[in-house]
Amino acid sequence: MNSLRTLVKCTGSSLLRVSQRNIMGSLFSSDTGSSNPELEQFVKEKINGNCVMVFSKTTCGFCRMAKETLNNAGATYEALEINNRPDAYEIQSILGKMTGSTTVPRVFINGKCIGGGSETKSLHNAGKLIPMIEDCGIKASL
Ligand SMILES: N[C@@H](CCC(=O)N[C@@H](CS)C(=O)NCC(=O)O)C(=O)O
Repeated sequence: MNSLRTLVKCTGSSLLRVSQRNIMGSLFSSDTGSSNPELEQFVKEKINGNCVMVFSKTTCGFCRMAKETLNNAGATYEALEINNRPDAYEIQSILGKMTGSTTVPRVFINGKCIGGGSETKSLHNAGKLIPMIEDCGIKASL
C-alpha cells in the first residue's frame, strides 16, 4: 500500500466535464452559471489538484464510509469538510450542477465524480477503486 501512496500525487491536469452548461454561457464567467465564480474556481482547483478529492461533512455517515474505504484502499486524498465553512450550501449547489447530485460525499478521482459513499465502497469491493487511483498517479508522473 505504501507504493500506492507514492503514486497518488497529482498535478491535476484533467478537465472537468460539465454536463449542464448554461445556454447563455457567454454572459457568465463560470461553467455552471454559478453566481459565485470564485467559489466555483476554488471547487475546480480542489478537484483538479488532487487525484482523489472528497467533499464531505464531518456529521455524515456516508462520508465516513467513503473516507474509511479510501483509507482501506491506501489512498492519499483531500477531504474538504464543508460543514465547517459558511459557504457549504453554495459548494453543494456548485457540486450539484457539476455532478447531478448535491448530496455528500461527492468523491472525485482523476477529475471525474465517481459518486458518493456507496459507489466508492462498491468500486472498492469490485476491485476497481485502486486501479482508478493508480491510473491517476501514473498519468501525473508522465
Ligand atoms: N447514496 C449517497 C447518499 C448520501 C447522503 O444521503 N448524504 C446525506 C448526508 S449523510 C446528504 O447529503 N444529506 C443532505 C445534506 O447533507 O445536505 C451516498 O452513498 O453517498
